[in-house]
Amino acid sequence: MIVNSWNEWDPLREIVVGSADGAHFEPTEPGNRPTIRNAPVGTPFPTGPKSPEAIDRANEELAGLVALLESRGITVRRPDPHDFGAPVRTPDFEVPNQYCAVCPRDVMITVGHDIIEAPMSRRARYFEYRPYRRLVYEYWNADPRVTWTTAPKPSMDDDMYRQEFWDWPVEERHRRMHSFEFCITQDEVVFDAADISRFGRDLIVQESMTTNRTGITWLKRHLEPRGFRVHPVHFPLDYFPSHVDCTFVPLRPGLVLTNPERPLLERDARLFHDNDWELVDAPQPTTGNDEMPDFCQSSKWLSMNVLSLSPTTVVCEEQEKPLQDLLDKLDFEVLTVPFRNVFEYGGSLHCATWDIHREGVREDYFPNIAYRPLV
Ligand code: DAV
Repeated sequence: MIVNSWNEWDPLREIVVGSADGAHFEPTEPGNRPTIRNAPVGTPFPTGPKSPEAIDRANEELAGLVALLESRGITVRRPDPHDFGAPVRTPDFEVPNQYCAVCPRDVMITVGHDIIEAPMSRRARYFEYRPYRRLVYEYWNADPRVTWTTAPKPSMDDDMYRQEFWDWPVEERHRRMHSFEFCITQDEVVFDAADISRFGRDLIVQESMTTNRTGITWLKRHLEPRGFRVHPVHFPLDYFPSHVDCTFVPLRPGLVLTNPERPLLERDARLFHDNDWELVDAPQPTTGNDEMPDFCQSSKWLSMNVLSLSPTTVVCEEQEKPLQDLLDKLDFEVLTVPFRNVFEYGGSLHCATWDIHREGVREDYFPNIAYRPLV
């Protein structure tokens, strides 16, 4: 089987690595208020295409990752070109341009032999599945056991968003930290694939700025009849959650790399404690939030966005020495590549990839569990 991937750590055989070709600045829209780091409040965010130099710098580092993966015998596939400069207009919204294909993880997820295209949460990313369609057809045509699921597209009209979210002062965010209500409402199915993390029979899904409860309900109804269990997870101190892979990163059976500034809600942590999983805090990143690239909308915790090649081998960003040392102490073989020029496109090593094939089968890593299925 070509399409076979049940978790985040089994031995990797085939993967898609993103590309910065044609990348544009993300437009300001109800689900996204990009800002320039360290610029005076109100400084407008750039619009239009990224500079050819910025695209080349990112592509060079993506090519470095491709070379490393290929040197380990892993098959690497790339997205197709796409006109990200084209505006999008539907009956419900309009945006002047799209974004990029640097982070396939946000859009696409393999769950066993099922390829799922996420609905997405932002207008500029509505058509971001397109650069991957040729590959999906190829995999789907190659093997009748491969299934292909496109989650329902939400309207992304104004009512889908809670615009006040962007103006809440910190105290308000603190007061609301247990409501898990962000910039999207609960009326439609909304999720980005990167809010999901796969643990064999079990998947966790983070409620966030990019995934709502209705999206999690859709995932439950899709996956439970197929024998999976879907667990919503919450990190109350993350006031701007988006994508779980800088917050909670499983590395092998029994071990999760955790974010010391974003502890998992105690209620949700029970699943891991009751099943003898160890949660190990990542060290502080080598770069403070203020030193991240000017146009990067992600936090310094991109440091922990590592890519597992197997339960014993991890790829880590070249400058993140403290994390490399921790992984080394935990008995991993640690490979490194420079990747900081990719950060402004929204992610690091895990975000910029999409697993197609990891050896292995669906296993139950959580035998001690009280799970209430929806039906
Ligand atoms: O912690 O800033 C970034 C992940 C974006 N794909 C963070 C999440």
